[in-house]
This record gives sequence, C-alpha cells and structure tokens, in this order.
Amino acid sequence: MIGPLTNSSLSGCVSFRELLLHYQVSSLFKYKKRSRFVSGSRLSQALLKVYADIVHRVTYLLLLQINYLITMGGSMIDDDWELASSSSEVRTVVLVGRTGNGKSATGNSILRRKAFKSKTSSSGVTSTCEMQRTVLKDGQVVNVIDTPGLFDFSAGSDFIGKEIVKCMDLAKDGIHAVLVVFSVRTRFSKEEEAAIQSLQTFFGEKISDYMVVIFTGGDDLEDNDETLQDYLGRECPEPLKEILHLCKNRVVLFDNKTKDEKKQVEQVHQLLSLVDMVVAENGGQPYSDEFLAELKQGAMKLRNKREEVESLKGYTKQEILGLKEQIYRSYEDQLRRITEMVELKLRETTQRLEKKLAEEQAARLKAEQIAQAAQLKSNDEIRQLRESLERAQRETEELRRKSERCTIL
Ligand SMILES: Nc1nc2c(ncn2[C@@H]2O[C@H](COP(=O)(O)OP(=O)(O)O)[C@@H](O)[C@H]2O)c(=O)[nH]1
Ligand SMILES: [Mg+2]
Repeated sequence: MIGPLTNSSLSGCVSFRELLLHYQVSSLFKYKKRSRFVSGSRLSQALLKVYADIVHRVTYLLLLQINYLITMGGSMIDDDWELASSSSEVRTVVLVGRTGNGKSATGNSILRRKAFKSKTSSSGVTSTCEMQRTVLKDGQVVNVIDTPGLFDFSAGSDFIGKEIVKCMDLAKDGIHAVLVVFSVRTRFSKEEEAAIQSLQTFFGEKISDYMVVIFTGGDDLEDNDETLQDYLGRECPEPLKEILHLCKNRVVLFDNKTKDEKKQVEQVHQLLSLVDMVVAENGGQPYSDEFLAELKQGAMKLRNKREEVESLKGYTKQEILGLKEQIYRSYEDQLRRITEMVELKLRETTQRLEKKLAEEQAARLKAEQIAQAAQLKSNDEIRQLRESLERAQRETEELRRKSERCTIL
C-alpha cells in the first residue's frame, strides 16, 4: 500500500484538479449548448460540434478517473490489475440501451444490491458510466458497467457509438459481454435500431460476438401469462429479429421487480451462463482496443516497479516511500499521455469525419449540378422539340391550305 503517499500526491496535483474542474465546468456549458440537429448543409457543422463535445467529454472522463486513482493513493490500480490477472473468473459486462429500458435496475439485479440509481429512486438516473463489482458464491468476480442513455441522442448513429468509448476506460481488462437492454414494456424503436448499427460501426462487426440481449419487464409478461417466446412471436419487428440473429439468439428475460429469491438467482444464472458461452466462443478473449491495452500495460509496469522497490534492501522506510512516490508520479504522467492520445485519436476521427462529410457534400453538390444541367438540357431539348413540332404543324397546315386552294382552282 502507498497510503502515506496520498497527501503528497494530492498536493502535487492541484493543477491537475484545476484542469479537471475546467473540463467539468466547460462540459456542463457544452452540454447545455448542444442543440438538436437537422440534415442539410448544417449537418457537417452539427456533427463536428457533436464530435468536439465527445472529445471533451471523454477527456473529462479520463481526467475524472485519473483523479479517482490519485485520491485512492494508487493502490486501486494495482489491486484491480492483480485481481484481473490472477483470476480467470473475472467477467466485465457493460449495460447499454435506451434510458428507461431498465439498465440500472438490471445491473442491480446482477449485483444483488441497489448499487446503481434507477429511475424510481429520488436521486435520479445514471448520468455517466459507472462500474460496480460483485463476487459470486463460486468466487467469480463480475464487474458491471452501467451507462447513461446511449440510445437517446438524436445526432446520428455514429455519434451514439462514440459515446460508448467512455465506459471502455473503466474496463481495463476488456469487455467480456455487451448486455443490450430492451424492455417488453416499450416498443422497439427506430432509434434503438440505429444505436445497434452504430455500436457495430464503432466497435466493428465483431462486437456482435459479445452481445447478449436482455428484455426487462418479465413481470409484465407474467401478468399476461406470456412467455418471452410468445412476446417475440407477436412483437418482433424485422430489425429486432436481425439483432437476435446476430447474437445467435442469446436472449434472457429479466424481472427486476421480483421479490422471489429463486427467480432472482435463476435469471442472473441464466444471464451469466450466456456470458460464459460468449467468453467460450471468443476463446476467452474479451473485447479490447488499443488504448485499453495501453492502460493495462501501464498498470502492469506500475506493479512491477512497486514490487522491485519493495524488495530493495538497505533503504530506510522514508527512502522507499520516496521511490514509490516517483514511480507513482511517472504512472500519472503516463495516464496523462494516454488521455492526450485519446484526445488526439478522437480529434483525428473528427478530422476524418470532417473530410468525409466535405467530400460527401462536394459529391452531392456535383450530383445536384449534373442533375440541374441535365434538367436544363432536357428542358432545352423539349423546347426545341416543341418548336419543331409546332413548326411542322404550321407547315402541314400551310400545305393543307395550299392544296385546298389548288383543288378549288
Ligand atoms: N415492472 C418493471 N419495471 C422495471 C423493470 N426493470 C426496470 N423497471 C423500471 O423501469 C424504470 C427505468 O429503469 P432504470 O433502471 O432506471 O432504466 P435505465 O434508464 O435503462 O437505467 C424504473 O422505474 C424501473 O423500476 C422490470 O423488470 N419490471
Ligand atoms: Mg440508468
């Protein structure tokens, strides 16, 4: 433990905290300023704004986590890593879905405690990604990440996928399963369809291999004497069918209201069996990406260095503490670098998007010009044809009149 370091670490991080505050305050302003966008020439500008907003928010989230790690004196990072590396039984699952579908309630059912704020609670809904952990009776550790309404944004499907990157920061060890939460109490919407598409766009097609569908509202079905199969038989639009097909029908029904302990255990058991299936089908490899890998590497380095220092002989306690402080500061620097890398990556994405949008806009403009020119040309041709026709009619008339005069004569 490097508990005694906490105070000195904190005092060394005043400027970092100011940075965090800056992001926190400006995030609030940015959020308030965001408006709903429409298509047309303002689309590219609007999307760029949205992406800038994401860059900002992801940075804020990373800073928030760094701040958390700092205030925890660093021990948290190491423990997390040791736990993850020593136990193959760790499962990290992420709940995604439209606000109100029951993500937080499902998270609480999995954890068997009220860890996440659900809508009915007076303290409101989930506003940012949050991770909670539970240890099952058999020793399996389950990390549950709850997310805010990633399906609620109306600024384009790509954007929704981008929001999800935030929670990846919480899942250093990779994501074992993405739990897509729907509710039998609300109709499957176009937005939900778009959100799944964006999930795939952002994470790549392989994300389907990690998806498990959860339907909440099992109590409602039970009240109507219906099973999930009955429900899907009458209420399964084509896009939902496709989603179920994509995730090989890994679907489970949850009743988050039940007080029946047997039912509570059984539904979580069913879900975790599906998660196990996902893990097995993916050869035990959780979903990961480049910056997740970087975070993991940093945590591993920190652990090794700390172990080295702890095994040093002939140093005073004070000297060991000093060395540990140095190591921790270098880890902080690394976290900052990763934050910068993420910012850069997202900025590059923004630029790529900007370029793509500009190209699309130029192509659209060109197509419009060609269509306009074609229209003008065809108008001109029609006019010429009409004139020729009229001329021909006049000439025919003239000839007819002449021939009539000839007949009379
Ligand atoms: N009847 C019933 N209500 C549920 C169920 N799951 C969630 N809810 C309710 O749905 C509302 C939204 O739940 P919440 O977990 O906040 O949704 P989130 O926005 O997706 O996190 C709350 O009022 C929950 O009590 C369920 O299985 N049955
Ligand atoms: Mg919630």
